[in-house]
Amino acid sequence: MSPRLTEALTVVSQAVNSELDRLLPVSESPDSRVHEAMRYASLDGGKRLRPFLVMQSASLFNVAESAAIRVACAIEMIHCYSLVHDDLPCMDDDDLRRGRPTCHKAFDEATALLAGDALLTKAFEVLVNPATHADPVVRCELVADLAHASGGQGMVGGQMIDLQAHTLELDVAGITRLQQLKTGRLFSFSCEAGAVLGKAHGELRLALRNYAHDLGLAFQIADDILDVEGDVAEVGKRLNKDADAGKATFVSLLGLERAKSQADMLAEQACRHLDPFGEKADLMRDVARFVVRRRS
Ligand code: GRG
Repeated sequence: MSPRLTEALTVVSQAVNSELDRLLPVSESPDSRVHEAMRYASLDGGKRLRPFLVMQSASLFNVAESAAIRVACAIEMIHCYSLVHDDLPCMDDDDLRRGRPTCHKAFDEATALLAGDALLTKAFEVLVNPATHADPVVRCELVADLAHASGGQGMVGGQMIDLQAHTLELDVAGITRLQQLKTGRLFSFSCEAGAVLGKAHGELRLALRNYAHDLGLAFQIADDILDVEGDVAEVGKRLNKDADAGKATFVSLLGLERAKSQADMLAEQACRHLDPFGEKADLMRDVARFVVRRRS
Protein backbone atom coordinates (compact mmCIF):
# COMPACT_ATOMS: atom_id res chain seq x y z
CA MET A 1 0.00 0.00 0.00
CA SER A 2 1.33 3.47 -0.83
CA PRO A 3 2.39 5.45 2.28
CA ARG A 4 -0.08 8.22 1.43
CA LEU A 5 -2.93 5.66 1.22
CA THR A 6 -1.89 4.07 4.53
CA GLU A 7 -1.94 7.49 6.17
CA ALA A 8 -5.24 8.53 4.58
CA LEU A 9 -6.93 5.22 5.51
CA THR A 10 -5.73 5.62 9.09
CA VAL A 11 -7.17 9.13 9.28
CA VAL A 12 -10.54 7.95 7.93
CA SER A 13 -10.58 4.88 10.24
CA GLN A 14 -10.01 7.11 13.25
CA ALA A 15 -12.72 9.55 12.17
CA VAL A 16 -15.17 6.69 11.51
CA ASN A 17 -14.42 5.13 14.89
CA SER A 18 -15.03 8.31 16.79
CA GLU A 19 -18.20 9.13 14.85
CA LEU A 20 -19.56 5.57 15.28
CA ASP A 21 -18.73 5.82 18.97
CA ARG A 22 -20.87 8.96 19.10
CA LEU A 23 -23.71 7.59 16.95
CA LEU A 24 -23.91 4.24 18.79
CA PRO A 25 -23.88 5.15 22.48
CA VAL A 26 -23.77 2.63 25.28
CA SER A 27 -27.05 2.21 27.07
CA GLU A 28 -27.82 1.71 30.76
CA SER A 29 -31.31 0.35 30.12
CA PRO A 30 -32.37 -3.35 29.82
CA ASP A 31 -31.71 -3.20 26.06
CA SER A 32 -28.01 -2.47 26.68
CA ARG A 33 -26.93 -5.87 25.35
CA VAL A 34 -27.98 -5.09 21.77
CA HIS A 35 -26.17 -1.73 21.88
CA GLU A 36 -23.06 -3.44 23.16
CA ALA A 37 -23.27 -5.98 20.30
CA MET A 38 -23.76 -3.19 17.73
CA ARG A 39 -20.63 -1.47 19.00
CA TYR A 40 -18.73 -4.78 19.08
CA ALA A 41 -19.63 -5.44 15.43
CA SER A 42 -18.78 -2.01 14.10
CA LEU A 43 -16.11 -0.25 16.18
CA ASP A 44 -12.36 -0.74 15.77
CA GLY A 45 -12.08 -3.14 12.89
CA GLY A 46 -11.93 -3.68 9.18
CA LYS A 47 -10.24 -1.75 6.46
CA ARG A 48 -13.03 0.88 6.29
CA LEU A 49 -12.83 0.87 2.49
CA ARG A 50 -16.44 1.92 1.93
CA PRO A 51 -16.24 4.88 4.34
CA PHE A 52 -12.94 5.84 2.72
CA LEU A 53 -14.57 5.90 -0.72
CA VAL A 54 -17.40 8.06 0.60
CA MET A 55 -14.92 10.55 2.09
CA GLN A 56 -12.83 10.62 -1.07
CA SER A 57 -15.76 11.03 -3.45
CA ALA A 58 -17.13 13.78 -1.20
CA SER A 59 -13.80 15.59 -1.30
CA LEU A 60 -13.98 15.67 -5.12
CA PHE A 61 -17.03 17.93 -4.76
CA ASN A 62 -15.76 19.93 -1.78
CA VAL A 63 -18.44 18.49 0.51
CA ALA A 64 -18.00 19.29 4.21
CA GLU A 65 -16.31 16.44 6.09
CA SER A 66 -18.87 16.72 8.89
CA ALA A 67 -21.59 15.69 6.42
CA ALA A 68 -19.57 13.06 4.56
CA ILE A 69 -18.53 11.27 7.76
CA ARG A 70 -22.19 10.60 8.58
CA VAL A 71 -22.73 8.94 5.18
CA ALA A 72 -19.45 7.06 5.67
CA CYS A 73 -20.75 5.71 8.99
CA ALA A 74 -24.13 4.81 7.48
CA ILE A 75 -22.53 2.64 4.79
CA GLU A 76 -20.19 1.03 7.35
CA MET A 77 -23.21 0.20 9.54
CA ILE A 78 -24.84 -1.56 6.60
CA HIS A 79 -21.59 -3.39 5.79
CA CYS A 80 -21.15 -4.47 9.43
CA TYR A 81 -24.77 -5.63 9.66
CA SER A 82 -24.23 -7.76 6.54
CA LEU A 83 -21.10 -9.31 8.03
CA VAL A 84 -22.86 -10.09 11.33
CA HIS A 85 -25.73 -11.80 9.52
CA ASP A 86 -23.44 -13.50 7.00
CA ASP A 87 -21.48 -15.07 9.88
CA LEU A 88 -24.59 -16.58 11.54
CA PRO A 89 -24.98 -20.38 11.64
CA CYS A 90 -27.90 -20.18 9.18
CA MET A 91 -25.59 -18.51 6.62
CA ASP A 92 -21.82 -18.97 6.57
CA ASP A 93 -21.49 -20.17 10.17
CA ASP A 94 -18.19 -18.48 10.93
CA ASP A 95 -16.39 -18.24 14.27
CA LEU A 96 -13.98 -15.44 13.42
CA ARG A 97 -14.39 -12.04 11.85
CA ARG A 98 -11.80 -9.31 11.67
CA GLY A 99 -9.48 -11.50 13.75
CA ARG A 100 -11.80 -11.98 16.71
CA PRO A 101 -14.92 -13.99 17.60
CA THR A 102 -17.93 -13.25 15.39
CA CYS A 103 -20.78 -11.34 16.99
CA HIS A 104 -22.91 -14.43 17.66
CA LYS A 105 -19.92 -16.15 19.30
CA ALA A 106 -19.13 -13.15 21.49
CA PHE A 107 -22.82 -12.68 22.38
CA ASP A 108 -25.43 -15.17 21.14
CA GLU A 109 -27.35 -15.78 17.92
CA ALA A 110 -30.48 -13.84 18.83
CA THR A 111 -28.46 -10.84 19.99
CA ALA A 112 -26.34 -10.91 16.82
CA LEU A 113 -29.47 -11.02 14.67
CA LEU A 114 -30.92 -8.03 16.52
CA ALA A 115 -27.63 -6.12 16.45
CA GLY A 116 -27.52 -6.56 12.66
CA ASP A 117 -31.15 -5.41 12.34
CA ALA A 118 -30.47 -2.38 14.51
CA LEU A 119 -27.32 -1.40 12.57
CA LEU A 120 -29.30 -1.64 9.33
CA THR A 121 -32.06 0.64 10.56
CA LYS A 122 -29.68 3.03 12.33
CA ALA A 123 -27.94 3.70 9.00
CA PHE A 124 -31.13 5.20 7.58
CA GLU A 125 -31.79 7.16 10.78
CA VAL A 126 -28.36 8.75 10.33
CA LEU A 127 -29.00 9.63 6.69
CA VAL A 128 -32.39 11.30 7.26
CA ASN A 129 -31.05 13.53 10.01
CA PRO A 130 -30.67 17.15 8.75
CA ALA A 131 -27.06 17.08 10.00
CA THR A 132 -26.30 14.87 6.96
CA HIS A 133 -27.48 17.52 4.48
CA ALA A 134 -29.64 20.62 4.77
CA ASP A 135 -31.59 19.75 1.63
CA PRO A 136 -34.26 17.05 2.24
CA VAL A 137 -34.14 16.08 -1.46
CA VAL A 138 -30.48 15.10 -1.06
CA ARG A 139 -31.27 13.14 2.11
CA CYS A 140 -34.11 11.33 0.31
CA GLU A 141 -31.81 10.47 -2.57
CA LEU A 142 -29.21 9.05 -0.19
CA VAL A 143 -31.86 6.96 1.59
CA ALA A 144 -33.31 5.66 -1.69
CA ASP A 145 -29.88 4.86 -3.12
CA LEU A 146 -28.73 3.04 0.03
CA ALA A 147 -32.00 1.09 0.27
CA HIS A 148 -31.64 0.05 -3.35
CA ALA A 149 -27.98 -0.91 -2.93
CA SER A 150 -28.52 -2.97 0.21
CA GLY A 151 -31.96 -4.52 -0.34
CA GLY A 152 -33.51 -7.28 -2.44
CA GLN A 153 -32.32 -5.76 -5.69
CA GLY A 154 -28.85 -5.26 -4.27
CA MET A 155 -26.76 -6.90 -1.55
CA VAL A 156 -29.55 -9.08 -0.10
CA GLY A 157 -30.48 -10.29 -3.59
CA GLY A 158 -26.82 -11.15 -4.22
CA GLN A 159 -26.64 -13.03 -0.94
CA MET A 160 -29.75 -15.01 -1.93
CA ILE A 161 -28.14 -16.06 -5.22
CA ASP A 162 -24.94 -16.89 -3.34
CA LEU A 163 -26.79 -19.19 -0.94
CA GLN A 164 -28.04 -21.17 -3.94
CA ALA A 165 -24.83 -20.90 -5.97
CA HIS A 166 -23.80 -24.53 -5.43
CA THR A 167 -26.91 -25.66 -7.36
CA LEU A 168 -26.81 -22.99 -10.08
CA GLU A 169 -23.67 -23.85 -12.07
CA LEU A 170 -22.89 -20.18 -12.58
CA ASP A 171 -20.59 -19.12 -15.40
CA VAL A 172 -18.40 -15.98 -15.39
CA ALA A 173 -21.40 -13.79 -16.30
CA GLY A 174 -23.44 -15.36 -13.50
CA ILE A 175 -20.70 -14.92 -10.89
CA THR A 176 -20.15 -11.35 -12.07
CA ARG A 177 -23.86 -10.58 -11.62
CA LEU A 178 -23.90 -12.22 -8.17
CA GLN A 179 -20.89 -10.26 -6.99
CA GLN A 180 -22.09 -6.99 -8.46
CA LEU A 181 -25.16 -7.35 -6.28
CA LYS A 182 -23.55 -8.81 -3.17
CA THR A 183 -20.55 -6.54 -2.85
CA GLY A 184 -20.55 -4.18 -5.85
CA ARG A 185 -23.67 -2.25 -4.97
CA LEU A 186 -22.29 -1.00 -1.64
CA PHE A 187 -19.11 0.11 -3.38
CA SER A 188 -21.21 1.94 -5.97
CA PHE A 189 -23.20 3.70 -3.29
CA SER A 190 -19.97 4.73 -1.53
CA CYS A 191 -18.39 6.12 -4.68
CA GLU A 192 -21.48 8.00 -5.82
CA ALA A 193 -22.36 9.37 -2.38
CA GLY A 194 -19.99 12.31 -2.83
CA ALA A 195 -21.72 13.26 -6.07
CA VAL A 196 -25.14 13.07 -4.39
CA LEU A 197 -23.98 15.21 -1.46
CA GLY A 198 -22.39 17.66 -3.91
CA LYS A 199 -25.48 17.64 -6.16
CA ALA A 200 -23.38 16.60 -9.14
CA HIS A 201 -25.01 14.76 -12.03
CA GLY A 202 -24.12 13.78 -15.56
CA GLU A 203 -20.62 12.89 -16.61
CA LEU A 204 -18.88 13.18 -13.25
CA ARG A 205 -21.39 10.93 -11.54
CA LEU A 206 -21.16 8.45 -14.39
CA ALA A 207 -17.37 8.44 -14.07
CA LEU A 208 -17.70 7.48 -10.39
CA ARG A 209 -20.27 4.79 -11.23
CA ASN A 210 -17.94 3.26 -13.81
CA TYR A 211 -15.00 3.43 -11.40
CA ALA A 212 -17.07 1.69 -8.70
CA HIS A 213 -18.17 -1.01 -11.14
CA ASP A 214 -14.61 -1.98 -12.02
CA LEU A 215 -13.31 -1.51 -8.48
CA GLY A 216 -16.03 -3.79 -7.04
CA LEU A 217 -15.30 -6.52 -9.53
CA ALA A 218 -11.54 -6.23 -9.03
CA PHE A 219 -12.13 -6.43 -5.25
CA GLN A 220 -14.18 -9.60 -5.59
CA ILE A 221 -11.76 -11.33 -7.95
CA ALA A 222 -8.98 -10.43 -5.50
CA ASP A 223 -11.10 -11.89 -2.69
CA ASP A 224 -11.38 -15.18 -4.59
CA ILE A 225 -7.61 -15.13 -5.17
CA LEU A 226 -7.08 -14.53 -1.43
CA ASP A 227 -9.24 -17.56 -0.70
CA VAL A 228 -6.69 -19.63 -2.58
CA GLU A 229 -3.49 -17.84 -1.61
CA GLY A 230 -4.70 -16.20 1.60
CA ASP A 231 -2.31 -15.03 4.24
CA VAL A 232 -4.86 -13.70 6.66
CA ALA A 233 -5.57 -13.66 10.36
CA GLU A 234 -8.94 -15.33 9.82
CA VAL A 235 -7.48 -18.71 8.96
CA GLY A 236 -10.76 -20.52 9.58
CA LYS A 237 -12.60 -18.12 7.30
CA ARG A 238 -10.39 -18.63 4.28
CA LEU A 239 -9.07 -21.91 2.88
CA ASN A 240 -11.20 -21.74 -0.24
CA LYS A 241 -14.54 -22.09 1.48
CA ASP A 242 -16.66 -21.28 -1.59
CA ALA A 243 -14.84 -23.70 -3.85
CA ASP A 244 -15.05 -26.37 -1.13
CA ALA A 245 -18.81 -25.80 -0.97
CA GLY A 246 -19.03 -26.56 -4.69
CA LYS A 247 -19.55 -22.93 -5.67
CA ALA A 248 -17.93 -21.47 -8.76
CA THR A 249 -15.49 -18.63 -8.10
CA PHE A 250 -13.57 -16.36 -10.46
CA VAL A 251 -10.50 -18.47 -9.76
CA SER A 252 -12.23 -21.80 -10.41
CA LEU A 253 -13.71 -20.46 -13.67
CA LEU A 254 -10.77 -18.44 -15.00
CA GLY A 255 -7.78 -20.12 -13.37
CA LEU A 256 -5.43 -18.30 -10.99
CA GLU A 257 -3.27 -16.50 -13.54
CA ARG A 258 -6.16 -15.21 -15.68
CA ALA A 259 -8.02 -14.15 -12.54
CA LYS A 260 -4.96 -12.13 -11.45
CA SER A 261 -4.55 -10.43 -14.82
CA GLN A 262 -8.29 -9.71 -14.99
CA ALA A 263 -8.19 -8.09 -11.52
CA ASP A 264 -5.16 -5.98 -12.52
CA MET A 265 -6.82 -4.95 -15.77
CA LEU A 266 -10.01 -3.91 -13.95
CA ALA A 267 -8.04 -1.90 -11.37
CA GLU A 268 -6.26 0.04 -14.14
CA GLN A 269 -9.52 0.54 -16.01
CA ALA A 270 -11.11 1.82 -12.78
CA CYS A 271 -8.28 4.37 -12.48
CA ARG A 272 -8.84 5.63 -16.02
CA HIS A 273 -12.50 6.36 -15.28
CA LEU A 274 -11.22 8.96 -12.81
CA ASP A 275 -9.48 11.02 -15.52
CA PRO A 276 -12.03 13.87 -15.34
CA PHE A 277 -11.01 14.49 -11.70
CA GLY A 278 -7.27 14.79 -12.36
CA GLU A 279 -4.90 14.56 -9.40
CA LYS A 280 -7.71 15.15 -6.94
CA ALA A 281 -8.67 11.48 -7.34
CA ASP A 282 -5.19 10.04 -6.79
CA LEU A 283 -6.13 8.37 -3.50
CA MET A 284 -9.05 6.65 -5.21
CA ARG A 285 -6.59 5.36 -7.82
CA ASP A 286 -4.39 4.10 -4.97
CA VAL A 287 -7.41 2.25 -3.53
CA ALA A 288 -8.07 0.48 -6.83
CA ARG A 289 -4.44 -0.70 -6.98
CA PHE A 290 -4.50 -1.64 -3.30
CA VAL A 291 -7.61 -3.88 -3.48
CA VAL A 292 -5.95 -6.19 -5.97
CA ARG A 293 -2.77 -6.43 -3.89
CA ARG A 294 -4.18 -6.68 -0.37
CA ARG A 295 -3.40 -9.70 1.82
CA SER A 296 -6.59 -9.62 3.92
C1 GRG B 1 -26.26 -11.27 5.11
C2 GRG B 1 -27.73 -9.65 3.83
C3 GRG B 1 -26.45 -10.32 4.01
C4 GRG B 1 -25.47 -10.04 3.15
C5 GRG B 1 -24.11 -10.51 3.27
C6 GRG B 1 -21.26 -8.78 2.00
C7 GRG B 1 -21.92 -10.04 2.36
C8 GRG B 1 -23.35 -10.12 2.06
C9 GRG B 1 -21.25 -11.04 2.95
C10 GRG B 1 -19.83 -11.01 3.26
C11 GRG B 1 -19.20 -12.30 2.91
C12 GRG B 1 -17.89 -12.07 2.35
C13 GRG B 1 -16.72 -12.32 3.24
C14 GRG B 1 -17.79 -11.65 1.09
C15 GRG B 1 -16.51 -11.39 0.44
C16 GRG B 1 -16.33 -9.96 0.09
C17 GRG B 1 -16.47 -9.10 1.29
C18 GRG B 1 -17.68 -8.26 1.34
C19 GRG B 1 -15.54 -9.10 2.22
C20 GRG B 1 -15.60 -8.24 3.42
O1 GRG B 1 -15.35 -6.90 3.06
P1 GRG B 1 -14.00 -6.17 3.50
O2 GRG B 1 -12.82 -6.95 3.01
O3 GRG B 1 -14.11 -6.35 5.07
O4 GRG B 1 -14.08 -4.75 3.08
P2 GRG B 1 -13.58 -5.40 6.25
O5 GRG B 1 -13.58 -6.30 7.47
O6 GRG B 1 -12.21 -4.90 5.89
O7 GRG B 1 -14.59 -4.29 6.39
